Formats: sequence, structure tokens, C-alpha cells
Amino acid sequence: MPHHFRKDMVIYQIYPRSFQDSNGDGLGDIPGIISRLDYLQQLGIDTIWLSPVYKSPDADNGYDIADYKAIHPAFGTMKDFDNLVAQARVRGIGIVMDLVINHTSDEHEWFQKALAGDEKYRDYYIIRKGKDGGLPNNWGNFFAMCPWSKFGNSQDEYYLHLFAEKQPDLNWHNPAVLEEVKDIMRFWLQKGVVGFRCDVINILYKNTLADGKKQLALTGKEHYLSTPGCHEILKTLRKEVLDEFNAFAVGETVFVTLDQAKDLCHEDRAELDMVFSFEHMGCDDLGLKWFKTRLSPKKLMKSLVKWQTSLDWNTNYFENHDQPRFISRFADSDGFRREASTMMAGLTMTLRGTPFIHEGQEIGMTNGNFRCLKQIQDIESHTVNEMAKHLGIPAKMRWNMIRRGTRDNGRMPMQWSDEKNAGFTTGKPWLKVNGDYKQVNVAREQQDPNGVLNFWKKMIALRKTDEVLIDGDFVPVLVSNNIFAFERVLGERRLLSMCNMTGKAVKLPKHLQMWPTKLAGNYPTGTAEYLQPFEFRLMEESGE
Ligand code: ISL
Repeated sequence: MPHHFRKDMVIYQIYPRSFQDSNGDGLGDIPGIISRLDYLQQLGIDTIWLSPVYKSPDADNGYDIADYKAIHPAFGTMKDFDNLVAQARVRGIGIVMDLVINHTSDEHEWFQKALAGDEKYRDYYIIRKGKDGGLPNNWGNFFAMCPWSKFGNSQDEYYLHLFAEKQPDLNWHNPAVLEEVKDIMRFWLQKGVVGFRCDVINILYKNTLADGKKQLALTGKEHYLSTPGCHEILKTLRKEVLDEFNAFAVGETVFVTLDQAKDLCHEDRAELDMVFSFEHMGCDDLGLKWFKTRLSPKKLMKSLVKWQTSLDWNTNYFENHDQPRFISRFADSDGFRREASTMMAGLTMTLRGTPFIHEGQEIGMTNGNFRCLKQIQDIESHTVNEMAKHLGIPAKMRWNMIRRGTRDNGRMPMQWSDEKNAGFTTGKPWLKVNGDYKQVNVAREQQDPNGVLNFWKKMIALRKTDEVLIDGDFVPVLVSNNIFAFERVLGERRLLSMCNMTGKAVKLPKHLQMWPTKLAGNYPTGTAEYLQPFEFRLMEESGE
């Protein structure tokens, strides 16, 4: 089933270990996902992005791959996977795989062979001698640890890992690595997957290993962000693999600037179809995600406007498995969970670009009520805590940083019902279930016509069928401290999307009160003059 990028796609992210457990081991699995396909079909999405399901020692929950052509035994078998693809297809749903090719696991056969002295495989990785008794260079690491670890028993050789020690970076200067990856991609495409979400794809190719300019976030990154070598690789993968299958590719592009994004997904789609940018995710921090402040709606809106007006096509996402739940990031969303989540549904579905929904977002899941570091599983939270301790940051402050910023906030088990463990597992969940599951769960939402889930459903349906939402131009109308308003315009039709991004009612300027026809809104009643707390309204210029 060829399934190239289409403008009406709505993509749902599944983080397999947290979605649905079928065998009581406390970890979600593929049969669990299959059992929920009807739910996803009813939700109205047409594509699933599956976070990694490959064999992995799980140092970074599957983003450390030990075998690219095998399914993690805890998640099921290859037969289960094939069944998932087939069952999804019957429901008109395509599967997008997570392609993690900046690094492998240190337990991957390639790294093991390299350690055993095989020269061929040694050249798959980035191994260097230390300089002047120190490390090969001064680079930083995404998990705030040292990016160089001793290679095997060697006294003076190190391998590069921009993430955890168990995630050695691949050497993309070696053409054999490219050949391996082409082969891996074909393997999955032949199984019928429709494309890839490409993990940290803009950092693959390290231009040089020279020292970098000292900076707070990732010293050395100027040597590997969006390098010409990376563009070459992406062009080759598009031409020689993706095009052959008419497949789709979205890149996760850390630190990406607008110009870099334009180069990675220009209109001829010679590299990627679209990228995940990060700028809008910084609307509640001071430059580093660990140093959070109150979320600034204006900062968020400004960033959205900038990207919407500069790129032809964006990814519209507010949550994923690396991000805290968005509604918890609105400082004043307490008491407005329903309103804030439905407003985010309205926003996500009316911006121009491909909407991404992270599992649980459609029922308004919130951040975890974690009480101590022991309850947190994510490796990054632990390494950052160590680094902060090393810097002398007091325990209480460290905990505050971690509690708000931990990626586990977005990884808590899916809340299906008010049964034990929210219906996620009959066993002991790998990560604690959020304490609000009795109030916030799918079963309860399904009973509530005015609830969060039904609003997402409605907005997804609208997004998939209304040509103006699918392809209309984006025209900003108002960015204030509280109101975000923009038009979508196609031919003769004009739609106006309005969001109150705060928990206080706001008066609308006159020109926004005059639109006659309401297509959707998260308040059943209301006045034209005001937007209620977190109110979303979609208006049309004329009802004809
Ligand atoms: O999570 C982050 C900040 O919030 C990022 O630094 C994150 O590590 C970065 O966005 C890259 O993410 C991707 O690659 C990582 C993996 O841990 C993440 O889960 C994945 O989304 C390494 O493979």
C-alpha cells in the first residue's frame, strides 16, 4: 500500500511500553496495540508512529538498538509485528517506524565485533585516541554526561556517544554504514510500513572531531548539526530507498533553525517531508529545559507564527515521549484540564501542517505526580541529576528541576479505565500509573459527549475532511498576551481559529466578534464578545 506523504494525514504516536500490556508483565506490547486498533480507528487517525520496538537492552527505552531486524521479545514476535501491520491496514492505518541511526546499542553485533578486534566493524564507530592525556575533544553530551568512554580494555582509546554510554555513535563517514541502513530500511518497507520517524537525524554526520566553541548546551554541536554530509545521506536515502516505496519521512531535528529546516525539507521533498522543530517547546524555560519558568503564551504564539509563516509545511505537535504533558505546562491550567486539552486539540488541528497526537493526549493526560527520583526510570533524569549534584545544586532544587522536566511525565501508562493500573496491565507497571487515572481515562471519556476525547475526535474528523484545514494558507491575525487568532484561507473560503491561552476570560477585539458561523468550539455556549478560559473557537466567514 503506497502511502507517500499526504496533506490530510493525522499521526498518533505510540510509546509501546506504555500503551497496552497484554500478558501481565507490566510492559506494553504489540498484541496490546493490536487490541486497541479499533479505538484508534474510531479516534480517526490514519497513521501510527511507533516508538522503537526493536531488540534492545533498554538503556534508553529502545532508542539503543541491538538488532534492527528483530522485535524486542518483551513486545512480542515478528509474527505479531506483521499482524499489527496487516490489522492496521485493514482499518486504513499505516505504520511509521522509528529509525534510530545516529547510534546503536553497545550490545549490537557490530559494536561487539568491533570490541573483539574486527577492523571492519571498528570503522562503523567513532573511536579515537585521547589528546594530551585527556579526552579526544571537549564536546558535550545530550544526557549531560561525558560523550567519550574507554573503548574495551584499551588504555588510551575512546568511543564517541552523544547520548548514553550504551549508545555508541555510528561513523557516517564509512559508506558501509549507509549500505547497512539502506538494507534495514528496505527490510521494514517490504513488510509494509509506510515510512520513518528519523531520530536525531540532523546530527548523523560529524564534519570533524575538533574542539567546539564552549557553550552551555552541547559544546561541539556546530561540527555536526545539519552538515553537508548529512544532506548527502538524506538525499541518497530518499532517492534510493524511500522513493522506491513511496515512503514518508519526518525528521527529529534537534536545535534546528528555520534556515536549516528549509534545507532539510524543501518543496521537492528531496530529503525529508517535514521536521520536528523544538523552538516552541522552549516557551516555559530559560534556554535549558531543566530551568523552567512560567509558560509564556506569547512566546509560544510568536514561535508558532514564525514557523507557520516561514515553512510551507510544519509538524504540529505539543507532546511526545520526550516532553512533559503540555497542559501541565500551562501554569494556571488547574481546574481547567478539560478546557485546556480541548483548546490544544483545536489548535493542533487548525494550524497548517501535519498534526501529531501523543498517546493519552486525546484524553487530557497530565504530568506524573512523582514523589522522588526512585520513581523515575528515565536515564536522562538520572544523569542530569548526577551532573547537577556535581555542580553543587542543592537536592531540593534538583528534584524540582527533574520533577517538572523529566521525560517520564510523557511516558506514564495509558489510562484506559478506572480499573487497577488504569487497565494498562494486570501486573506491576514498569512506570507508575498517574494518580488521576480514576478521573482521567478512556472509558470515562467515552461516556461523555462533551468530554476531551470526543472533542479530539471531532477536531480530527474536521481536520481530515475540510479542504481549508488541509491545505489553506496560514494568516496570523492576533498574537496578544492571551489570545492567539489566525486565519486559514483557501480560494474563497476563510476560517478563523481563536484560542484563549489563559485561564481568564478575555474580551475579543471587535473584528474578531463579527464572524457569523461557528464550525467548532470547546464551549457549548458562550458570547461573541468574550473568550472563556482556554476557549477555542473555529469560525467561518460565511455560512454558504
Ligand atoms: O529529550 C530531550 C530533551 O527534552 C532531548 O535532548 C532528546 O534527547 C533529543 O530530543 C533526542 O531525542 C531522541 O533521541 C534520543 C532518545 O533518548 C529520545 O527518546 C529520542 O526522541 C536518543 O536516541
